[in-house]
Amino acid sequence: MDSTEKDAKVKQSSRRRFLTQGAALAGLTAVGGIRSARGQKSESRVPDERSYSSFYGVPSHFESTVREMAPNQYPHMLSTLTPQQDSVGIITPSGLHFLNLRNHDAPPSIDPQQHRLLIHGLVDRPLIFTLEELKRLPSVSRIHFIECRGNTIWPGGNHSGFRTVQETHGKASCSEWTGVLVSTLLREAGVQKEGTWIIAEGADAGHHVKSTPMEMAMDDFMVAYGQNGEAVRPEQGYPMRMIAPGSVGIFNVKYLRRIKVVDQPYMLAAENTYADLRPNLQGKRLWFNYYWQPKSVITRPSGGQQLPRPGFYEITGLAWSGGGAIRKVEVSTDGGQTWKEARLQDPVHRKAFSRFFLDWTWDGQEAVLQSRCTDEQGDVQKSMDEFAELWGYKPGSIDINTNSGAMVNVIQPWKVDREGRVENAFLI
Ligand SMILES: Nc1nc2c(c(=O)[nH]1)N[C@H]1C(S)=C(S)[C@@H](COP(=O)(O)O)O[C@H]1N2
Ligand SMILES: [Mo]
Repeated sequence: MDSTEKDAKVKQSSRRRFLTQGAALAGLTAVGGIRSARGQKSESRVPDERSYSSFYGVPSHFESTVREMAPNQYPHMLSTLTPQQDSVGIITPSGLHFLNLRNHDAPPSIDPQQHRLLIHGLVDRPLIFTLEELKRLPSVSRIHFIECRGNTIWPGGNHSGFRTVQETHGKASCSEWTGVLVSTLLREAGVQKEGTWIIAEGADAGHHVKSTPMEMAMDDFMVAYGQNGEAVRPEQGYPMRMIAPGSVGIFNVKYLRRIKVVDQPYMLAAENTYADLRPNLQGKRLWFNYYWQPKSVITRPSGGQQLPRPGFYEITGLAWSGGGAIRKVEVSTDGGQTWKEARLQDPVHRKAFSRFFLDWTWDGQEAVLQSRCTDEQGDVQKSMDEFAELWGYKPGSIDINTNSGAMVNVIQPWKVDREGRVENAFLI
């Protein structure tokens, strides 16, 4: 027997010994009283089925990242914020997707057996679907962000409560949505010549509605019943919702129960609160905002975090645009004097979060970190001053309040001080 053979023999016999011992142990536990009906399972390894809670898993109890209430909470609204500072990759876990509910204090509980989706108005064949019927139609799965119009707004010039990236950018999230394209549904119903708009309506107590141009709806809107591989969460519109890729949050009507094809926008009362008043509109309101402009933010390091010591850090963040795919993200570590092109996570999805990275060595001196993105249309994210100029605000002013400013996509600076503390540079 040469040494390899011997080795193999030893391994074999020790394996056999292990197996026999294993069997003996299993026998012992059986005598000791196994409670599980499945027999040969030791309690220490497989918990009792009646008490084991992880048949649907939750994160490790060492993890503490959660949604937070929004600092700009309005009396009639419920909003919670996504903890962007802890995000990795581009998908927001369903349990951390931000929530915006108007006119209601809790997400409604809707029985999918009772729920119906009605498609009517200027159509040849009005249709009505149960969830099960909708699931029989050809489906798509696509990664898209949803962002509330109120994301990154300092209400009434009150800046307190906007320290962290969760507070400044937490009203945006990104999921993989599964459902049926609105174009599929409307072709099935047969839109009449005069049908140029749709009104989408939700089944929640607030009866959220949104008038939407037909071209937008026919382009890539979908009625989604799936979110990140499972049913849409109650907070996000269970059992079905509109997904309006790249557009303002309000187009994404949750608990969707009706699509009415009409010949004009209805300007319904519920839509009015979203008409923007901006300084250079001279008292007139902007009723319709459609798509988000390019926007990005560094999520790490970001406001409220602490760099333990000088040295290497990977700067990372998220970029997105209603204009399509993100083409380029640049990062500055010197307050915007010089910019370096960041690396983008591959593949880049249209109207979805894109993750970017830049290697950085912190020398222990003060630094201001910020990111700027460009989308496939060539549109570039604006600085606060450029944004102010565009909409007629006082230069240098950040008093973008809820009545005047909307769809803020300004470059967000984070200041690192000599102690490694990171703060929202707009607040200093
Ligand atoms: N039915 C219904 N749909 C709704 C709303 C609502 O209050 N009710 N809020 C809208 C707003 S203002 C936003 S920003 C998005 C938020 O979607 P989310 O709560 O899934 O993040 O849903 C939109 N759709
Ligand atoms: Mo919103």
